[in-house]
Amino acid sequence: GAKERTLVAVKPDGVQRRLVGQVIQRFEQRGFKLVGLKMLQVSEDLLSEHYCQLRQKPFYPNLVHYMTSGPVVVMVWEGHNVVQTSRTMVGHTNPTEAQAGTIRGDFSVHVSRNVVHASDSLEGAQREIQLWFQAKDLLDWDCCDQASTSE
Ligand code: YYY
Ligand code: MG
Repeated sequence: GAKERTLVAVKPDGVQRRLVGQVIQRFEQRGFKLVGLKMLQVSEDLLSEHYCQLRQKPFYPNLVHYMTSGPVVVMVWEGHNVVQTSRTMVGHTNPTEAQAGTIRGDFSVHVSRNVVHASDSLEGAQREIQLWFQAKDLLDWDCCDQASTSE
């Protein structure tokens, strides 16, 4: 529905490479609404919850090291079909496979430094949004195009 929400994060390599603005711009330009945004240094505890399905993977220790190597910028975007569309905009997990025009396809070359995260399903999005944000920090706001001119 129109109120569908997903979690997108600019990972430490994306922050360090000054790509935060370009990532936000793509989501704004596409037509999604920003309802939450913050910068933080991720703890290993938060990360192990976030990536709970990956804890047994051989790459997990490197993933923890990468994701805690500097601050991330995490945001919640809202709009029609935003979960699936965000995954398309982000591109394949492995940048080698990611198409040009996707964020990973345009800005990265290796799976260990793939710039962005986006939730992979509606259920995943709900779980991740609750994990990263308090409900009070997600804002419901209206667009000036729809506002009455009499106020
Ligand atoms: O959702 P997505 O980020 O596209 O991929 P996941 O399979 O959830 O893996 C999360 C994260 O782990 C991925 O973005 C990079 C890293 N990773 C890795 O370093 N090496 C792999 N072979 C697979 C994933
Ligand atoms: Mg994933």
